Amino acid sequence: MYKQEVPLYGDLIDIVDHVDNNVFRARSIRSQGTGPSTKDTSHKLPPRHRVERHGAIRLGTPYELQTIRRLFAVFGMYPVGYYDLSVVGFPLHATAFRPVQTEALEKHPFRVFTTLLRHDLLSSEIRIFVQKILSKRNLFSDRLLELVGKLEKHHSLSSAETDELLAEALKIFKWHSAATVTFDEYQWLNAEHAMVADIASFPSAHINHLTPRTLDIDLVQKTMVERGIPAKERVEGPPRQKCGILLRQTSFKALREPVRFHSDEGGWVDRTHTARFGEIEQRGAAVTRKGRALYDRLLSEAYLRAHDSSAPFDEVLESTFHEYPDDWTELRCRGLIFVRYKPTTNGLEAFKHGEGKKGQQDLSKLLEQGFVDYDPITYEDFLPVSAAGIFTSNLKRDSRESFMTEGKPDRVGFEQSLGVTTADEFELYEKTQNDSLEECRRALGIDGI
Ligand code: OOG
Ligand code: NI
Repeated sequence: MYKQEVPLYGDLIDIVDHVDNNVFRARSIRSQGTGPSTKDTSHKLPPRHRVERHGAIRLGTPYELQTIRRLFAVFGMYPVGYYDLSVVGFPLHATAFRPVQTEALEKHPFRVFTTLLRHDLLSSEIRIFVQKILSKRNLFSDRLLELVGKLEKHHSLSSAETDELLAEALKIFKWHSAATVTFDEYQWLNAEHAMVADIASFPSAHINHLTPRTLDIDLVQKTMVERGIPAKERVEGPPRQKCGILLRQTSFKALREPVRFHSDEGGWVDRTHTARFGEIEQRGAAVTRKGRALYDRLLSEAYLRAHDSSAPFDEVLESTFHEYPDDWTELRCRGLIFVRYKPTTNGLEAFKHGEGKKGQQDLSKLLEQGFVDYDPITYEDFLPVSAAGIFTSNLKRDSRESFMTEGKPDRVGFEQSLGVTTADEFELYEKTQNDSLEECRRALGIDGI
């Protein structure tokens, strides 16, 4: 649907395919003959390759957020994390709906970044107007609510009902080129904040971007520029590293699209609206709270340094991040990333033949002996600052976040609107790491690690 609505997104997908095929081919050639080292899995395409992406929607009321929560839950997607967008002056806060179980993520890790308009941050006249128009909006058809209710109760639908569920659900995210307000009203909302106009002027919660994952984001960025696609100036997130962390992303700028607005005389006027874009991401390892703190510190240091320097921001960023380890062993040993441990064939052999002691074992010894190995856990979430950067650059404002403020987070208020609490992403990664240790313990038949 999005590809049909935004053909440039289809072009982006083609570039990602092209780049990933080349990267894959180059890696296969490189690994031939030498044989891959234990941690070098780069010759293999990630199993989630090509299906993986995230999208984003923006909602106007607690009712809409609660209902979306129910809908996403039947698809196995749950709210993870809280994102405060008021730090960049946006009257919004958000969560990411995504699978949380390892097996579910492996099957399909689709995520939807979902923002909610904060009525408490709007000026009073705008708030009254927005509440009036949003109270008349109905994103969800009766049939959709019926089917979601049925699923919640009975946990299954017939295949005809499933098709219907998908068709009804798609309507929520569809683009509408006819606004529900007059152009004057739109401009008034826009003057309060572009996000207010984008959320409150339309009858649907249109997808505002979709984001496939790529193996080489810098190459995609370069190709976009070469093909004349209006790409953003730079890739957001950490700089390119051998051992990538969190995520890096870039996009093509939002398109100016034709929209019809009600006119005061009762007819229509043709104007435009700018909101939808296409994005690409490259994902790295999930960092611990300690790893995140180091990332946050280096990023703000880079902003400060760039402010006083004439060097391009990417150069400043790269040199500032030299302090971030770029080696899996060091990242793990210093407790900066989460990893999934796995018993090796040697380990399983050794313990089976009674060579290994069955009591309590030391993790670093098991690793040293080659009885246990590990893979970094992929980061499944979003970056608050990066999210803000994506927002701002699409509004043609200064993408260096020079107008970042203290922010007014209201996690409790958000969770009240949502109807449930949001999961803590660090706890989820930690659980995956602990579960993997427990699996090693069981597989090796030892008392503890
Ligand atoms: C969401 C922006 C957040 C990302 O990739 O950081 C996001 C929005 O524009 O509504 O998707
Ligand atoms: Ni995004």
